Amino acid sequence: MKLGGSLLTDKNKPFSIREEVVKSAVDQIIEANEKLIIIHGGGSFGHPLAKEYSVSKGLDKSIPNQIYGVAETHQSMNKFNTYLINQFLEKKYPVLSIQTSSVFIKDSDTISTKSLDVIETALDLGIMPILYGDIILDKQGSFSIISGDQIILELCQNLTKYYVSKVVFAMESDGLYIVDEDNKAKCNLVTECYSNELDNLNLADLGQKIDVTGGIKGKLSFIRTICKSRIPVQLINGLIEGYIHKSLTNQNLNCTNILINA
Ligand code: IP8
Repeated sequence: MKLGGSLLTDKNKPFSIREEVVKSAVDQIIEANEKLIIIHGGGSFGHPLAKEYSVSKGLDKSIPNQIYGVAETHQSMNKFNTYLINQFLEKKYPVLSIQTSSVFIKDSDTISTKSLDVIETALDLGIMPILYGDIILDKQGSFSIISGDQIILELCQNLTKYYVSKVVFAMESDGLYIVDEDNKAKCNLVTECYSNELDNLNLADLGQKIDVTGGIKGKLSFIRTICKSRIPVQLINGLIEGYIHKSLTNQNLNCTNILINA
């Protein structure tokens, strides 16, 4: 499950946590008690700093203090992650922070990892791994940002011991919206759609302000690739009471379900 950064933080105010939203998400995850990997986004801890130092564009010596900015962006994410980790531990729920930038490295355009054994062994032990969007170093002597969505894709493609039964994106909207054919000023929620229909959706642009990793359109391209591994995807509104729990326990909810073609 990806907990979106804009769900957990106030994107308009740097370093601000929506404490009630986090608390509720944590409670629902604990109550569901499923074998689960959590990935969280950057929100106001990651994106403003990444933007300030153009981290996603890679090494650029003309940007003052850019290398410091890379370290600062990571540490800000680490701080946010620690807050979330502590919320679980306070409730005596076993979670393990996995530092994304230590697990993944880039080699030009390819993301690689030596192994995801740590994650799988944590799952074996009943410890819930929590990863987060982070900076990623590049063997070519540069760096960029790895988004939570990209991490999910890497896990879907590279976990060997576990099969991912579904991917859930908990966001602050109900899912994907398309423009109404008859009234262009209106948009409708896509409640169900097959993965091979994704390309034909006339997506409504609901505006993404500070996202350095591509917003909903970027997310869609990850979703397409996740579906190629025959894993269904659900986009849910994490602000609606009980939706995270309902999704984790496979109950019906008003959201976008992306199904796999037979
Ligand atoms: O919010 C981005 O992760 P995302 C992480 O999942 C940083 O796109 C550091 C901006």
